[in-house]
This record gives sequence, structure tokens and C-alpha cells, in this order.
Amino acid sequence: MANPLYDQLFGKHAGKTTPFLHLASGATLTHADFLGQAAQIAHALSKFGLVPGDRLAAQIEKSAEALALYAACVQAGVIFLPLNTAYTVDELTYFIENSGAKLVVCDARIEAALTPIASDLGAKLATLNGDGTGSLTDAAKTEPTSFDIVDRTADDLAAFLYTSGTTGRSKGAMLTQANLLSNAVTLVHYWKFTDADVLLHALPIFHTHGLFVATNVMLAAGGSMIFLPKFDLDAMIANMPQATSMMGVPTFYTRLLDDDRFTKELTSHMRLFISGSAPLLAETHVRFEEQTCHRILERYGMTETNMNTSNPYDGERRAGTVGFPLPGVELKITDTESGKSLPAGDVGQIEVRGPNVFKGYWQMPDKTAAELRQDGFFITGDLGKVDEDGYVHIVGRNKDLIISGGYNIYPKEIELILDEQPGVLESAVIGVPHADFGETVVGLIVPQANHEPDLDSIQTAVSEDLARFKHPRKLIVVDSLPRNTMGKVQKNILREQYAALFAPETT
Ligand code: MCA
Ligand code: AMP
Repeated sequence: MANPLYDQLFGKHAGKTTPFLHLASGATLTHADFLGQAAQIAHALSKFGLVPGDRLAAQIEKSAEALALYAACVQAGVIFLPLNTAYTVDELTYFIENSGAKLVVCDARIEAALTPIASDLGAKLATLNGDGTGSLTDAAKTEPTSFDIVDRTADDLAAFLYTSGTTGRSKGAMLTQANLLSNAVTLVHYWKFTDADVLLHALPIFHTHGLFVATNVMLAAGGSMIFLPKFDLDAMIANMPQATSMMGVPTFYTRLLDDDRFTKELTSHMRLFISGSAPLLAETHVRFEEQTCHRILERYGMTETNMNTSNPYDGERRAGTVGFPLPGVELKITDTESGKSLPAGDVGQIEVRGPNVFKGYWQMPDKTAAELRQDGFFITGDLGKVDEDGYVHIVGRNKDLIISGGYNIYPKEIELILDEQPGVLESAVIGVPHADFGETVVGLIVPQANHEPDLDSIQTAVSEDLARFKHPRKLIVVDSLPRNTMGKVQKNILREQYAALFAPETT
């Protein structure tokens, strides 16, 4: 028996004294140190009573220990459920309850708020702080630095990542060992990563991009990472000379380009810059090449599928496109109504199939059936076309989604809160262009007759329930919302109407 994800990402580095993590403190952790730490945590998880197949929900700051917790879950066969550090207690409660997590790992700052909730939901709680301290580390530090790796099959679940839905309820995307492993191995080859690579890692590790793309790829390649707690311009510039490669969301690239220190000289030794999670403007691609002589390699993925397409390493990296389907991934463009394949060049919905595609949404068979076809094709909700050279272009979305600085925001979740507020008849939440975040959130509110909604108290209500990045940057009172003949709000009209609010030229 075996544990494929462990064997091919972690186990093969057992005993290696080569660097794995270069930390902001200046310390370096070798692969052996890291695996030893993970094994100690895996023992601690067993002592907390976790058995293979149990879920562990973690809302923790980025640190070596946080990454070791992921490795520990793989070792122990526990399903890892990382959560955005911006989520409020309300949001966390839903994830803990829905996933049936047996252990919640959180920062000591919210221990008091989460303890009664976890207890009510039958989960234990441990703490892990950004500096690596906490009750989990305390429980782990006296444990042995090796662990009997739990047997798993490629089809066993390795992680849940929650992704919001158009109905406002988050869905737990079930990712198997094979989903994660197949994608990591494919990307290592496609992007030519080797053990000589040093990745500048400033992404959060609670989403696909920072955890499964960046980290798994580096583990599969055997390279190392400069592991920064978050994106910070000074730290990025200071660490760039030691790196060979970088992965980021478009906001990383626009922020770097706006800094005079980000020059051709600073980046001349770099091998590769990769962008994803949100559209990279063709203009940013061009500006990047002018300023650095590097062409950013843009790729396209989703929580449910990991990476689907990528621009080529050696061929032309075409601005405004997301490249070709990755080896092993099938992609087709279909009619949104009939689901039938469309001729090349036509715009339709993007569907993908391959070993990267998830198993379904946790305990949501109807939602799974609506998006994952019987034949294995997943309906992404993105609209696109394939050009005459085979490059995939994403031209829009068939789902009501805003992507701000690489974070997904589903308007429905915000509208549900706005609609409940005193004096509000109805609302519509839209994404408008934003110079820094790509898109940002604007809420339009129609008041009840003879009411004047208090916008400040509405903002307060939203902030109590939802993570900061989802808060509308502006609330606007309007007389009515434009509707089509079916009565559906025409958000395209609203988006056009308010497009200049935070547009690049005006900020
Ligand atoms: C922070 N804020 C945000 C965002 N991030 N607001 C909207 N959108 C955001 N993305 C809030 C902060 O709480 C703060 O609020 C204010 O905005 C300004 O913060 P600032 O310091 O400028 O932000 P930051 O801390 O520098 O963060 C911006 C960031 C970060 C570096 C772009 O959001 C980030 O690392 N994004 C990456 C997200 C990511 O990894 N996505 C991948 C998902 P206040 O002013 O009130 O304090 S995986 C995925 O999409 C798929 C699978 C894929 O293809 O990869
Ligand atoms: P998530 O559900 O957080 O995994 O976000 C996935 C969504 O991000 C996709 O369905 C796309 O809409 C968007 N996305 C990811 N990469 C790109 C890209 N390179 N260009 C445009 N959109 C992207």
C-alpha cells in the first residue's frame, strides 16, 4: 500500500538536508526539518482523535508550521480544509458545520469566539499562531519526528476547498489525491521547474494558487521557496535577487510595475513569472515586457479543477489569452443552453475534463449534478473561445462573480444581507473595474417607499457578517434596477453605468 500524494510530493525528500523554506526571519528549513515537523504534528492530530477521512478546518496565518499542518494531514490521511484568514466567525461557523470538521485549528486571537461554536458542533479546537506558537505546536513538540504514513488510494480525498455559489451558499469542493498530484506533476514539466528553482512565494496558502499550484509544484520539483507571510512590495524587491521564479495574481504584477525599483536589472536573472486567478490585462502583459524584457506566462484554473490551461513555456506567450489545455486536460466550448459543442472561434461556456477535475461538492449532489456532467466534463461558468492557433481566450463569465485581487466574491452573498436591512426594498451588487484589485464591489440599493436607508449602518451590518475583502467599496441609493422582460436584473447595464467609479484613470 501507499499514499501517492505523500510519496510523490513529500516522502521522496525524506532525509534530504537541502533547503525547502527560506523564511522571512532569515531561517532556512530543510526538507528533512519540514517533514520532521509535519510528522510531529501528525502524531498530535492522532492524539486529538483524528482518524483518516476526518476533516480538519484551519484558519491560520501563513507560516512554516501552517504548511507543515497541510503535510501532516497528508501523512495522517486527514482531509485538509484551509480557510481564508479574512473570514468572520459567522462565515467560519458555516464551514465548520457544513464540513463536519473534527478539529478546528485557529489563531489564539479568535479562540474565545470559536471555542463554544466548535464545541456545539462536536469539534475539538487547537491554536496555531502566525509565529508558530499555539496549543497545536505545544502538543506536537515532544512527539517523534517520524510517523507511520497512512495508506491512501489516489481516489481518496485530500482536501476540501470552499467556493461560493451563485445562490450565496458556499460549496465544499472535494479534491482527491489524484486531482492534486496529477496537476502538480503536469505543471512541473510544463513550466520546467527543477530542484534548482527558488520560488518567490507571497500568496496566501489557503487557496489553490498558493497551496496546490505554488507549493505542490515546488514539492514535486524538489526546489525551495522564499516564503513571505504576504505580498509586501519592499520584501518582494529585496528577495527577488535570490529567486528564480514567481507566481502571483495580476495585482502583484501591477503593484510591482508601479515601483521604480522593479527594473530589467532586478529581474534579469529570473527564469519565469506566472500569473493567474484573475484576468491579466493585455496592457499589463505588454508593460511588463517593456519594463523587464520578460513575458508573463498566464494560466487559467479553478478551485474545482486546479489548473486547466497554460500559455507555453517555449512558444509564444500570447497576451490576453490563457494558452492551451494542459496535457491530459480536455477543453471544449459549448452552447450555454443546449450544451452542444460549438465550432472553433465561437464564444460559449468553457467545459473541462481530466484527472484534475474534482469529485463533486461535499454533500450537495444536486449542485454537483448541475455542474459536473455524467461524462466527466465540468461546466466552469467561464465564457470563452479557442482561436485559430488553439489559444483559449476567456471573454466573460456565465456566473455572477466578482474577482477582487484574486479573491472570488459572489454578489448573492452580499445582496442577501443588503436586502435584510431596514428601509431596503432590494439590491444589486456588481463588480466594477479597479486599478489595484482588477475589480471591486459596488452595492446598489433601492429604498422602500418613503424610506432613507442608513448607508453607514448597512456597511456595519455587512462587516459583521462578511470578510473585509467582500465589503462594498461604495453603496449607492438608486430609484430602481434595470430589468429585462423576464424580470431579471440587467447587471451588464449597471456595470456599464458605474464603470468609471474606480476605473484606472480616475484612481
Ligand atoms: C485585501 N483587501 C482586499 C483584498 N485583499 N480587498 C479586496 N480584494 C482583495 N483581494 C482589503 C484589506 O483587508 C484592506 O482593508 C484593504 O483591502 C487594502 O489592503 P492592502 O494592504 O492593499 O491589501 P493586501 O493585504 O496588500 O492584499 C492585496 C493582495 C491580496 C496582495 C492582492 O488580496 C492577495 O494576496 N491576493 C491573492 C489572492 C489569491 O491567492 N487568490 C487565489 C485564489 P482595510 O483598508 O479596511 O484594512 S485560487 C484561484 O483563484 C484559482 C484556482 C486560480 O486560478 O488560481
Ligand atoms: P476560484 O473559484 O477562486 O478558483 O476562481 C476561479 C475563477 O477565476 C475562474 O472560473 C475564472 O473565472 C477566474 N480565473 C482564474 N484564472 C484566470 C485567468 N488567467 N484569466 C481569467 N480568469 C481567471
